[in-house]
Parts: sequence; C-alpha cells; structure tokens
Amino acid sequence: MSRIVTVAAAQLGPIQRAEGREGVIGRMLRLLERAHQRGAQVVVFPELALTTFFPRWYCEDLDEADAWFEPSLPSPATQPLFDAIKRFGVMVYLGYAELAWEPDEQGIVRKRRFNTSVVIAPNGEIVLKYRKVHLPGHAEFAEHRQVQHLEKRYFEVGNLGFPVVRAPVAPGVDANLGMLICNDRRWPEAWRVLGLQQVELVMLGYNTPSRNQDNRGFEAHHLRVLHSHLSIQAGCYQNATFAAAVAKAGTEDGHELLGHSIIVNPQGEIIAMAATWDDELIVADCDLDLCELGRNTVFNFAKHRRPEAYTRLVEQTGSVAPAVWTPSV
Ligand code: CDT
Repeated sequence: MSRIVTVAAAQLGPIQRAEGREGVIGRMLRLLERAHQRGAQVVVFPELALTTFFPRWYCEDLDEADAWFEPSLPSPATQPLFDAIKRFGVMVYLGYAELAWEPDEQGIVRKRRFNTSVVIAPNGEIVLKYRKVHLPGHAEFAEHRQVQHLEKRYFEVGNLGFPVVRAPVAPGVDANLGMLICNDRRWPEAWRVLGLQQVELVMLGYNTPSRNQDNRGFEAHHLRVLHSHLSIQAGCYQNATFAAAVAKAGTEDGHELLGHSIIVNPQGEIIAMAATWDDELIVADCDLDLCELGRNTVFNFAKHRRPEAYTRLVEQTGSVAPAVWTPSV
C-alpha cells in the first residue's frame, strides 16, 4: 500500500517594499485556491512570505523594522489566510518574521525577533514551529556592499532545534514533517538532524539573491542555482526524504532573487520545478513509502553511522589546519 500525499510548492514572485500585507495575502489566497483545485494536500510558501526580503534594508533602530514582523499568528492581516486554509482543508508551511515577547537565556522577558516558519493544520492550528538556525549575512551596515544582507541584525539564532512531528497530511496518511529555512539547506548537519528523526517531507522556503555579494570576484548565476539544487538534492538522498523547496523570486526594488523552486524525491531526483520567477504553483504526488528504501539500506543509520568518529562535528565550529606531513628525505 502506498502513502501518497499531493504536495504543492507555491512560489511567490517579487514583493516590493511598498507592497502591503493585503496585496501579498491576496496573491497567496489565489495560489492556495489553485493548489486546492489541483488536489494539493500540503502547500509550501517561501521564507518571509508576507513581506519584501527586508534584511536588505538597514534600520538603525530595530524597532523601526517592527512593521515587517508578526507579533501574533493569526493576526488581523493573516486571518484570511487561516480562513482559506480551513475552507480548502489544506496543510500550509508559512515563513514569516516573528516578533515574540519571551524570556531570553537569562530569564528576562524581552522583545525577540526570529526568522520563523510554521506548519498550519487544515483546522487552523499550529502543528509545528521552527526558527532559522543558520542566519547568513551581517549585523552592521556594510559599506562595501551594494545590497545589505542584515539577517544577523534583525534575527536571533533559532532556539527550537530542528523538530520533526508526525501529523495527518491526507486521508489515512500520516507523515513525518520537518522544516528548514533558506540558508539552512546548505548545511548537511541540519538535514541529518531531521533525518535522525525519520523525516519524510522537509518543507523549506528561501530568498536567495542571484548575486553573491560576499564574493568580490565573480560567481555565475547558474552556479547559484546549482548550489541550491545540489544542497537540496543531496539532503534528500542522504536522509531518504522528500523536500519541497520554495523561492521568493524575481526583482524586488531592483534586487534579483532566484527562482527554480523544486520538489525532490528521496532518490535526490527533481520531480517538479518552477519555470518562472513569478507567482507559480508546482505540484507533485509524493509516495512517502519511497523513503523506506534509503532508510533501510544505504542510509540505515542504526547499522552504519559511526558517531564516535564524528565528535568534531559538535565540538568544533570553525575549521582548523591539518597536521603537516613532510617527506623524510
Ligand atoms: N535568506 C537566505 O538565507 N539567503 C541566503 C543567502 C546567502 S548568500 C550566499 C541563502 O543561503 O540563500
């Protein structure tokens, strides 16, 4: 017996800085409706789906950035999305900027900001929350950059780990669900933590600039796409999971984000890919039983993993130079 879930990647085209929540939510509602018409049971939206990719804009006072954050979910602005989720009976991955009042590591309750995603059940309840761990970019205005990437300014490092939950996704089908956000997809450690919890569907959204500003040399556009796909395909194969990886794409206020959203199977094959850099839906039937092959053979973790040889992975952050060998004569 197969366990098929129909998954939609709901890619969003650009959101300009001046565009309000209402317009964006309207576009998302249209994608949700089309996803429902095409039989989708799970719909994945991008990272920070409700606004422009605001970490490109510098605010000296962090509170000035609050308009880009959601202090609650649902909020008056996002309520229509939750209503549509219930109406269409679909499960949704939503990336957004989260503003939370909660205790920090010292136990002091303060305003905290995270780059967050949630899985919303067809009844509107939050099934799972994830806060982005691998924040790229920088915290201070960088003079040498034409475009800022201020994720380290606006967000704290996620403090929820990489959770996986088993939840109903289709009639008679439960799935092990996990999440990543954008830059996380480049880190095999993140995928493996999900794999160790038998994840079957990784949902991830991204906002990836077409140009690598950290590389003062040249990195061809096609390599940016290759690196995105390579990371996702390897993550799926090595952890025997499906993934839906969804872009916010196109040109936002003159700054280009790549598209190329994909759905990938546990063999690492791309089974659907977006062709535009605009609002676009791609849909694939994912038989979750296909995760069994990798999980029980090459990547049978219980049989083949050697954690005693991996201590560096958790004890060391940066790389160190290796011991030097010199010829004896
Ligand atoms: N949003 C996000 O995480 N973007 C990063 C840009 C990194 S620049 C190499 C990404 O990994 O796509």
